[in-house]
Amino acid sequence: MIIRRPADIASSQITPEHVYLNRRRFLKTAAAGAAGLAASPAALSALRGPDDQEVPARFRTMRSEIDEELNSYQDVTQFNNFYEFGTGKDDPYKNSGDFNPRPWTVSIGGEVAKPGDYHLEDLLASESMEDRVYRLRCVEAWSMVIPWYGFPLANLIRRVEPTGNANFVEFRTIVRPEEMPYQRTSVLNWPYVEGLRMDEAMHPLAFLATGVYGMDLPNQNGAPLRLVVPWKYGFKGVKSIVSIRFVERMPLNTWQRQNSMEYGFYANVNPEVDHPRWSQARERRLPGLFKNHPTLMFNGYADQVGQLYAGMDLNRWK
Ligand SMILES: Nc1nc2c(c(=O)[nH]1)N[C@H]1C(S)=C(S)[C@@H](COP(=O)(O)O)O[C@H]1N2
Ligand SMILES: [Mo]
Repeated sequence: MIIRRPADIASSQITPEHVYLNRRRFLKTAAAGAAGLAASPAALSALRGPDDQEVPARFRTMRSEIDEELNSYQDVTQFNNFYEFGTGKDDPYKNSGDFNPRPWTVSIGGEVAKPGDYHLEDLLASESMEDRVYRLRCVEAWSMVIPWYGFPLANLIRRVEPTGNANFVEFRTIVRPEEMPYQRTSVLNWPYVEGLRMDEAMHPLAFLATGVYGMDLPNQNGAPLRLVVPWKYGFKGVKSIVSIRFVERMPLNTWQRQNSMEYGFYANVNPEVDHPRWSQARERRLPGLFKNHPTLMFNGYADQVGQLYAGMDLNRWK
């Protein structure tokens, strides 16, 4: 694992989400000294990872610039949406044990100079992997704060050299009904499809995750490679990606295809534009029970991404 040190990086490149570069965190840790590193028993048990292993020690004292408490490893890995494994929130945790995410190949095609089938190891070999704490905000109005592990989507895009006709990127989840029991049903149209406009995809906050809490993604979170677009509703974060295509026209994403009255292409988190069946003004921050947490425009990333939508009517372009 390679973590870039502050000295390697110009301060202009540092986004608030680069938690490792967060000065406040280092100051806090330093000030707390040895006592600060001894997390309370409650905090430690909340952070137990798979097979009761502790998650890497750095997360015990990690505080990100967004200054909201991280959800526990359990929250992040036992409350999921992944319809390939069922529609209940604990179905992905319970039903994804037979899925085998290695070896893995991603097919990259469409409007690119360097199309091909890329082995995941090769895609990762040239990346500087990093931790990034981003809020995940589901359209169903719950949210979590998750330490993702991975690399910027823009790095991969530059590497395959899109042509001038590439206006959008389309992502697809693997189809493997033998291992994904709900792909034998028609609860959604398979494969799961998502897309981004090229400028969204190139934005430095858009992230390809290969892990959470510094460990490989569990199957239920989209192993071995999934998209994280922190300013958009969670459904844009397509999991277990096997295909990335650069296209001229706006892709038809799964949830828009499923119900275009309720879901659009952009899916930007917006407290002022309600879902037809519920308000988006407030959210339930797990593990809390109440919808008492004010939702932030663009999920709190308005300063960074607002410009992408200058002049667009966000009531229309949902
Ligand atoms: N292939 C696939 N990707 C998917 C989904 C899905 O059902 N299938 N659900 C989406 C939704 S609605 C959300 S909120 C996030 C949840 O990510 P998490 O389970 O890691 O929290 O994954 C998204 N990616
Ligand atoms: Mo979601």
